[in-house]
Amino acid sequence: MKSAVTLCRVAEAAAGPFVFHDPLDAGFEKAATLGFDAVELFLPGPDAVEISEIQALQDRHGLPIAAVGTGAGMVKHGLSLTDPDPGKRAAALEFILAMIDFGGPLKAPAILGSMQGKWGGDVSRDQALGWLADALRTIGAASGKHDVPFIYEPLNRYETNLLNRVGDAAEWVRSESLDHIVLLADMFHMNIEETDLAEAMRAGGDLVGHVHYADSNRHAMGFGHTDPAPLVAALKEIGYRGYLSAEIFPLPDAEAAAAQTIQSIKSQIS
Ligand code: LER
Ligand code: MN
Repeated sequence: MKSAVTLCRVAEAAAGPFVFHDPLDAGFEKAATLGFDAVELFLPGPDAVEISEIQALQDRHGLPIAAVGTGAGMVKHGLSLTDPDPGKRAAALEFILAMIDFGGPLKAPAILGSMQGKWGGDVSRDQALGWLADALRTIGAASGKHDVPFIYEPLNRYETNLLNRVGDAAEWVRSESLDHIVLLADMFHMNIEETDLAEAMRAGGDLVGHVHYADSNRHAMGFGHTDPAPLVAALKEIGYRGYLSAEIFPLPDAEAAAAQTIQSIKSQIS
């Protein structure tokens, strides 16, 4: 397993659960100095930064991109794949496909979190999940062309009412036979939704493709009440070799949160 830390450049998400909000070069520098293996990027969109600029940063700091988030499609443009308006669903899909083409040359998978949306009103749960599955078929094929997976993230009940638990999401991905789709196990969401976090990791099994490494309160691991040991043991058991990526609040400050995270990850995976 490898460590990663989040770097956000989305103004609308300035108060969000991301460690660094610095300009890219400074953020990469801080991540490298602290000893992270990679950075996870939250950018305003696919055209916010040239791919060549990210490539240059990767090379200069020796840090690959663990993943690229798509949340700006929601926080900046209000787009979701399950919006009742077909035009908005199409725009959401277009935004995500463009983010896949941005991350692809960097070998960075894109993540679907808040852009999955919710069901309700005139949209039934079945209808919303049907739209989501259709979109993920197109998205999976586009990601496959770059030889990267696409990461679908079950969120807690306050953020979506579609799929909240890792095991349920895994069952759904399997039942829909979705190719190139893996799951993001976010320990913060899991702490709210799962009965047993380690068991949930096992239920995800080989579909677990990315991990947001957060304590119960979305602070750095060690600053809340989650015991990471059984979780990391379960990840080892299922053969997980991906990133433990800190998507957490920068508290008490970004450097302290990052330092606590890297210390926790090193002690868990050694
Ligand atoms: C994104 O990774 C996430 O965890 C969400 O809570 C943000 O919408
Ligand atoms: Mn997350």
